[in-house]
Amino acid sequence: MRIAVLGGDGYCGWATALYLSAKGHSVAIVDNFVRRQWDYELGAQTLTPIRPLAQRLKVWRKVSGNAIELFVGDVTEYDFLSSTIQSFEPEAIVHFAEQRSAPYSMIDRKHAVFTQVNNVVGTLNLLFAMREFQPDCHLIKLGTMGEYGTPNIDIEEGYITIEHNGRKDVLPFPKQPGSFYHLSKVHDSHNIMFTCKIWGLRATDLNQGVVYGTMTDEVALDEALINRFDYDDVFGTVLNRFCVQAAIGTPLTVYGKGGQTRGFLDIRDTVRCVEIACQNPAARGEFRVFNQFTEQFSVLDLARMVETAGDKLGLSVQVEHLPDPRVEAEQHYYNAKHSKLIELGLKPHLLSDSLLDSLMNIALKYRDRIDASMMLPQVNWRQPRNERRSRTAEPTAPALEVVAAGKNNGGRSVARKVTGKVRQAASH
Ligand code: NAD
Ligand code: USQ
Repeated sequence: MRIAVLGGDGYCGWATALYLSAKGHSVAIVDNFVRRQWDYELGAQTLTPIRPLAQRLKVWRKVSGNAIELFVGDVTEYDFLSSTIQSFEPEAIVHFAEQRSAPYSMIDRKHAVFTQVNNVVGTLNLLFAMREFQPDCHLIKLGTMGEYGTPNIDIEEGYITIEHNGRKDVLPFPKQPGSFYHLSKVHDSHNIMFTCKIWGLRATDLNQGVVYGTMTDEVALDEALINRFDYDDVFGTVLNRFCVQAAIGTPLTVYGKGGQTRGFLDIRDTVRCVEIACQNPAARGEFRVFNQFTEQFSVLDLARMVETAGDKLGLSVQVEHLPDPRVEAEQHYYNAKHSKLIELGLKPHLLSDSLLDSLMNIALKYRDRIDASMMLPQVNWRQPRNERRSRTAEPTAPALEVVAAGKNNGGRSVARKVTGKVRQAASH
């Protein structure tokens, strides 16, 4: 299958592109490298030393024999995106190319506007490009469990049957997102659902939980293929952060009471879920929603698990409760359904002691790269303006010019020059 992975230089996207390529699909990555710029903006870096994408792709070709095509540009630029779709002619598009950090979207007005423009406009462009040039293509869009918030009822997979004043209907599950980022995902879902209805597009919204881990079979083949592992206060997610904190002996930063409960999954399951969605496309006109996580934990559950795993490695792990910088329920009911991907064949990798050990061993291996000043949260949801590195200069980024050359899996010769402008983060 010809599969375009938008955001293929990022955390989920890189692992997915390699996995799909290893399975024999013809894969193209579309990315503008803006994620790497956000690290520069925040003064942060991934725990793991990731290589430039061109180098990663060269090594992948060497170890696997498979070429992955590369299109460098910004999905919010319609000419770039539509010409990419016309040129690659994907049968499935996996869309990861968004600003995905809730704290980043809450820094100030500029970052909120940037997040929503980047995400909503990128997805809208994609819908128009699909309608115009590839209407039968299956869109696999990364949404988030955070679209639902934490209602005091069970969370269904996308839709709920409601009886009201004697009448009954199946309606989208109510959305109560908790950040401008999570709101952008809700806006995307509405736009996708609408275009499935009016144009007959086919789409699967993967409402993914928090992803942890960094190793997949393909990434493990060569150190130059290593994936990113974010631990800073803006892009680092909770379990990855706790493992890094344990490795350097700083207290685990539990926000508030720690009763915040979320769905979680191993990155090895992320890639498999995407494959399952590709293999089982939505019907024309169908907007399908899968809840993509395998287990639910509270923040305090995770802290206790890291504490226990740390003890075994001889680390002294402290747990600290900080005032919650976010506006969120610190103790609440949470029961989200997640059976559709299992029914289609997902065999989850559950969070076990051994995985936590290996996560902590990665943190220990790269301990010299850890910046301890990245642990305390600096973005407060209650403030409309936070000083989280928001005063950095904002030069206009130069246009990038990249030549992608090689042969893809199907033997089709690819020698393509792709240009695209990389927009500066938060330049709106
Ligand atoms: P990431 O930031 O590591 O990767 C996103 C990639 O998209 C980056 O390489 C970035 O350069 C690219 N990108 C962003 N905007 C772009 C644009 N306008 N044009 C071209 N490329 C652009 O993020 P991730 O953790 O891999 O997340 C991927 C997707 O999965 C996101 O949509 C996110 O909301 C969703 N998701 C992630 C998690 C998680 O725990 N990481 C959980 C649930 C959902
Ligand atoms: N938390 C802590 N301490 C920390 C970091 C986080 O207690 O040091 C808490 C947060 O307050 C929150 C929970 O842990 O209650 C999860 O936070 P997170 O930063 O791990 O994840 P979140 O902001 O929810 O976002 C991540 C991804 C996002 C994705 C989302 C899935 O960055 O792209 O959409 O997970 S979900 O949570 O299901 O919405």
